[in-house]
Amino acid sequence: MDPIKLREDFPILKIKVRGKRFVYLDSAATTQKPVQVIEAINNYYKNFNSNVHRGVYFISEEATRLYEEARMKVSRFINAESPRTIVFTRNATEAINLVAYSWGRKNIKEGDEIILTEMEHHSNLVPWQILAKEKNAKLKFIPVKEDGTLQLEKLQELFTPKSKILAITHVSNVLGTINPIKEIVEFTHKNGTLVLVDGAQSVPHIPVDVKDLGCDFLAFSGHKMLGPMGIGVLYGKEKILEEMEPFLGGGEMISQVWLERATWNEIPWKFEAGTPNVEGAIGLGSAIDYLKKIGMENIEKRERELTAYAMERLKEIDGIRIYGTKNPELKSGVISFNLENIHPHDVGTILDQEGIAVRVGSHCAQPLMAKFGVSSMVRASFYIYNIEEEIDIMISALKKVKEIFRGIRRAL
Ligand code: 7TS
Repeated sequence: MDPIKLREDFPILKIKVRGKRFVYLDSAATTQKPVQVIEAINNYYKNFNSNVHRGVYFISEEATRLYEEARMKVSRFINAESPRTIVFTRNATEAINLVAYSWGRKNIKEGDEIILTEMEHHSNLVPWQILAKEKNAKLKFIPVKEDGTLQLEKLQELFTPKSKILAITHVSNVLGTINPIKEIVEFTHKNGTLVLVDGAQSVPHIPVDVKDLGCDFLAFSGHKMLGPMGIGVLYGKEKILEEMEPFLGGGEMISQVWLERATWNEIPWKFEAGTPNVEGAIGLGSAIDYLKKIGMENIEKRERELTAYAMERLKEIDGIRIYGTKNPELKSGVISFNLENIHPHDVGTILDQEGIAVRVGSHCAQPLMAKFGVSSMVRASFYIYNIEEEIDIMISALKKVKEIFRGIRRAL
């Protein structure tokens, strides 16, 4: 893997921002797209644009073939049992909502427990809050420790026969913590509880094998793994998906319709009402081809190198507080921090003046912010196209932030 050569595939990395070289360190929010993905979408619109699953003519058959081929690519990428277990959604958020709505409405009863963790993105928290409110069910949380890992010793006392589902992130979008999902699934299944894994921050960065993990559901987004926006994935075990009621009603998801009632299509189409995001699926398929060519093990290794390098260099910034573990072996390429007595939005704004894009705010994890006693953090996140030189640029800019604020304080 040659990061310098690979960067050539990403046109946006060549732009200038405020006259400066553009440094993109916000891939946990969304990743940039290589020309291969952009071309795949272009090719679809230039040569095959048509609706799927209904045309008897050539380009519609081709569009259908490309759409279903993308499903097959996703299925192989996460080592699913079959493409029938892959439902295309808009994003990870919609995939989680689909489960909370379709599985949850049927299976969660008054007094049942939904187990979550304190490190969930709002996407894997709010849908369960809505369900719990509707059903009078209880939400319980695996606590987060100061080092950013989960307090797994608590599992034994948290789970009861009323615990129906555990919804847990694989990798924290704030702390970068990689949770030991396989062990957690083993424990949870012994209790008869299902597991939904939020893979939004894991599937793009580390090898994810649903058979090995044993999870019942996995949700992730295409746009965080070089694919386009508006396409996401819900993986679900075949038997569970078969037993679930539909999410949305309309065309595509039906088998037969009478005036008063209807029967449902087979999975996965039962969950894909209306015209799907064909360009999105094709773009995601192309992104998977790209990632597979590099190899997920190589991607994980490269991100670990970058994280280790950044951690080392961040030691030069005094007064920095890094949240969660600092050990690059235990986390993905996400580093959240604050500078003493400087608001994260000021840090973000000054970094932007230097052409650097980082995320500042609550990172859609307000309860986790509260846990660490802050309302926002600065976050730098890396992907395959980042290089050490960009981390150097961020370090110089952080030193500049400190200089500016030292000057302001002196003036006061
Ligand atoms: N789960 C996790 C762990 C995430 O990090 C995100 C998005 C989502 C779910 C939702 O993904 P979506 O594609 O459905 O929106 N995380 C972030 C982030 O960290 N900054 O911007 C979006």
